[in-house]
Amino acid sequence: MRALFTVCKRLSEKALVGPSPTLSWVPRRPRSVGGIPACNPSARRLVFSPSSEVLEKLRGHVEVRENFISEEEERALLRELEPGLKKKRYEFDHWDDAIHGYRETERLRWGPECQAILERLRSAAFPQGSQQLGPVHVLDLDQKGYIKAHIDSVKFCGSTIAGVSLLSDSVMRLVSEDNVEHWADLLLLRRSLYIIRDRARYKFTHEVLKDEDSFFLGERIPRDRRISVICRNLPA
Ligand SMILES: O=C(O)CCC(=O)C(=O)O
Repeated sequence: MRALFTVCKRLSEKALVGPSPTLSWVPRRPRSVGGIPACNPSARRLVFSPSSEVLEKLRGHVEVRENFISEEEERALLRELEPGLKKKRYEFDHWDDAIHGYRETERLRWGPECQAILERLRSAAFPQGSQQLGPVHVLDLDQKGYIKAHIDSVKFCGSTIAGVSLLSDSVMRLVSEDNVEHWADLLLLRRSLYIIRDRARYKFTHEVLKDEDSFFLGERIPRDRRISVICRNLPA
């Protein structure tokens, strides 16, 4: 069977030569995009780009919500997921090398606690009544695993991808398809929710950085084993 992940993505060659993880400057007047209240200067910044033009393009198309689930909810998801995941081996040498060091599954039926979390996720991410992919995609990245720059296939996935991160913080990078110098980083803290939709989903590649490249605003973000629980809507 072809890997679920592989079916759903288009690898970007252009973005593979993307920006250096080292940030040399910070905008003088930092702008915020979804998930960072502009009126609360003490809120941790979760989306960064050195370009105000990129931030403007991504406004409303990218959201990161810290602490979207509680520690207890994270444990509930892991209790359901771990037994199935543990039966699989991490794959390190996938034929098209789009994703490295991972195992995955999809799940349609969940216990009541997890079902409630997923309903909350879906109502945060998708417009009411929008048609969604039933099975939830679960991606388990080994500590050494990473996801290369890609755009999810328009054949299988609609306008929105939303995921909760379990077990580890990580950095997701978005790179414009038109200009590799136009990029933004999202700080995906453990238990946070990210939503990438519309322009961010179609016009930017996304990737999850490997541990040694994992920096946000110059700060090291150690990457451990990370599980993401990802919901998508269907193409219109
Ligand atoms: O692990 C993640 O949160 C990102 C997964 C991803 O890139 C995808 O499913 O297209």
